[in-house]
Amino acid sequence: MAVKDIAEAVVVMDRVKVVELVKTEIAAGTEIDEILNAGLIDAMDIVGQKFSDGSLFVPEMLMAAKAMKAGLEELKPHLSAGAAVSRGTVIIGTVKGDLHDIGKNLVALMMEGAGMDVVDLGVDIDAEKFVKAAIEHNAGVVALSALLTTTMPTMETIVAAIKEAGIAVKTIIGGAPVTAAFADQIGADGFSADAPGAVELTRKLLAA
Ligand code: B1M
Repeated sequence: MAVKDIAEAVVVMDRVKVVELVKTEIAAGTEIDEILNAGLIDAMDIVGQKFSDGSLFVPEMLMAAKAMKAGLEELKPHLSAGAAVSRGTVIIGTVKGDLHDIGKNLVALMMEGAGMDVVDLGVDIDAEKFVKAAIEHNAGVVALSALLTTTMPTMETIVAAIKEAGIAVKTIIGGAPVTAAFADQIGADGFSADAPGAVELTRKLLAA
């Protein structure tokens, strides 16, 4: 039994096996980060490659995502043992036109674990909703996720709308196709390639 068996179970969309294997690894004392990265996240890269080369289609990609999410649920208590005192409020969501939420959920979970109050707006969120939530919750940071090259321009629209609204909130962006150069280009306050990096960046921005 090894962590890579978890990845294999995700790729073959066996949700029950994923849950069973994740539980076994946790009980065996395997590092949570290793289960997350080598077990669950690597699996989604394999799924993505199979989708790109045409050996797997959208329904299978969705079922693999569900298997991955089931595994992530088991890890949740270990990732979000939150601090007692809030370190600030973050509004997070996947931008309009984009339905990918696994990475965004992971970022939200880790932020909660780091003691931040996280308001998760979900997926397919437009500029108006981000601005409204930032004002309503007096947020320190708005965090935008996008997984599609076609939805990246929406990030620019949202960052611009937040600036236009004149609210004192920082914006960070992330997601597989997003880069630091793109963040600079659209005037976002920061970019991170992964969830732990997003937590670190947000911590700095909330403290600034
Ligand atoms: Co989609 N999909 N998908 N998909 N999907 C990708 C993204 C793709 C790369 C697959 C491929 O072609 N190889 C491709 C995008 C190509 C592109 O634009 N460059 C793609 C496509 C094309 C599509 C559709 C258009 C397919 C179609 O219908 N023909 C369609 C679009 C639907 C829509 O959104 N409107 C579609 C649909 C789907 C499903 C619904 C079936 C499903 C999503 C289920 C769900 O999320 N609930 C799905 C999946 C599962 C994937 C892949 C296989 C896996 C994504 C994932 O969950 N990864 C993906 C291939 C891939 O990424 N390798 C693919 C695991 C997750 C932990 O990683 O989300 O990258 P990720 O998050 C990372 C970092 O990016 C970062 O932290 C996380 C890790 O620590 N991060 C942030 C994320 N957000 C952040 C925010 C931050 C900071 C860091 O700060 C705010």
